[in-house]
Amino acid sequence: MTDFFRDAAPVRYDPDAMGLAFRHYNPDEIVMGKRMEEHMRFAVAFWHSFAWPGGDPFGGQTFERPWFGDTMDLAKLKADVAFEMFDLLDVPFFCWHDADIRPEGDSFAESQRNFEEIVDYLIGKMERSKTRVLWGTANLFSHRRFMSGAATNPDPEIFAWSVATVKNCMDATHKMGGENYVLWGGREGYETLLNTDLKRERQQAGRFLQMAVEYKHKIGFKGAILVEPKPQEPSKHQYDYDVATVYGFLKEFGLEDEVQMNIEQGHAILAGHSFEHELALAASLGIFGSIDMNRNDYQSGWDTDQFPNNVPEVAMAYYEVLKAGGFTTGGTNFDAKLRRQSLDPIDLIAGHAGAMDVCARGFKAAAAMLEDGGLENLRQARYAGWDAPEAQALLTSDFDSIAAQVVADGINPQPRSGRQEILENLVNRFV
Ligand code: XLS
Ligand code: NI
Ligand code: NI
Repeated sequence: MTDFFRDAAPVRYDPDAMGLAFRHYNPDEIVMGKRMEEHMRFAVAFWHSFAWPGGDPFGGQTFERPWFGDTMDLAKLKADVAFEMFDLLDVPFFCWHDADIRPEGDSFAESQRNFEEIVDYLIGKMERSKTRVLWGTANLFSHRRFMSGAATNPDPEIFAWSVATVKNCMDATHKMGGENYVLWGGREGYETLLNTDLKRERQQAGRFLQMAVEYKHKIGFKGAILVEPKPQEPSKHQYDYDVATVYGFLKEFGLEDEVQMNIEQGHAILAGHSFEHELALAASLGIFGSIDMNRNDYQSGWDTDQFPNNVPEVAMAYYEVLKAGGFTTGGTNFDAKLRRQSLDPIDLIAGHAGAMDVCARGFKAAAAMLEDGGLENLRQARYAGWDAPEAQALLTSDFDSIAAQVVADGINPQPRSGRQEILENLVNRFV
C-alpha cells in the first residue's frame, strides 16, 4: 500500500450519506434487466488522473505527485496508486496510452522494454483487483517527433515508428485481455495547406488503419477497433473531424464493418454537434462502440475535458446508448481531468465518484424514458404516413412517375406540428 490516498475511504452506495458516497450509482441495482455496473462499464483514464501535471497554455505543473519522473520505479508507484484508486471507486475498467504507463527510453527498443515490463506489472495488479482494461491506445501526439502527424507524417520513418508503436500497444491490450483498442488521430491533420499534400496524407492514414485491422485478425484479438473523432484540436484541420467524416473515411478504405466509434462528449461539442447527435448517427450507421464521457466548457472553445456534471445532458446521451442496444465491448471512460487548482488526492476520488453518480442518475432517467415509451411513440407517430404501402412505393419509384402522380392525384399536403415543446416537457418529467 502507498499512503497517497491515506485520507480516503472506499466510496459506497449510500443515498443518505452526508459525505463522499454514491447516491445514484448502485452497481447491483437492476435496470432494464441488467446490473448497473454491467450497463455503465465505468473506466478511469490513466492519462488525466495519473500522468497529467495540471498545465494549461499559460502555465505548467500544478500537481505534485510522488510518482512524477521518468524511472521504472516511479512508473510502478504510479501503477500502485492507480490500482488503489480503482479499488476505492470499485471501477471495473481503466484505459491507458503507452506513454502514460511507462517512461520513454533513449531508443525505441528501450521504450519497448520499459513498456513490456510495466504491462506485466499491471497484469500482476489486475490479478489482485477486479479492474480490467476497457481499452489501450498509443500516444502518437505528445512527443515532438509527432508534431507533423503519425500515420500522416511526411517522413516515412515516423510512419514506421508509429506502426511499430501501435503494434506493441495492440499486443499489450491483447495480453491484458482488453476489450477494445482505440486510435485517436491526435495529430492526423494539418495546420496549413501550403505545406500539405492532403490526398497523400489521407491515403497514408487509410493504409495505417487497414494494417491495424489486419494485425488485429492476425493476433486473434477479439475486441473492437475504435476510432475517436475530434475536430480542429490539436491540428487545425483534423481528418477525423466527427462521426460523419470518419464514416466516409472508413467507407473509402473498406473498413466500415471493421471499425467502430469511440465518441467523446467534448469532441462532439467542438465539432458543433451535441453528444447525442454523434451517438445517434453512429448507431444509425452501425458503428457505435464506446464513449469518452466528459464535459466541455461551452464558452472557452477548447477541449476542457471536465468531469460530467449535467444530468439532463448525460441522460440524453445514455438514451441514445440504450436505443443502440447498450454497450457490448464499449463502456463509459472518464476522459476527464481535474481542474488545475484541485490539488489534493481526495479531489481525484471526488471527481470520479461525482461523475459516476451523475452518469448513473442520467442513465436511470434514460432507462425510464425508454420504458415509458412516450418519446418513441411520438417520434413514430411523426413518420406514420410512411407506413402506408403507397408511401413505401414512393421509395422504389422514380422522378417521372412520382411527378405525374402528384398532378393526377391533386395532393395538397398540410403541415403538422413537430411537437418539440411537448417532447421537451416529456423529457423534463424524467430528468
Ligand atoms: C484527446 C482524446 C484522447 C483520446 C485517447 O482529446 O480524447 O484522450 O481519448 O487518445
Ligand atoms: Ni478521448
Ligand atoms: Ni478529449
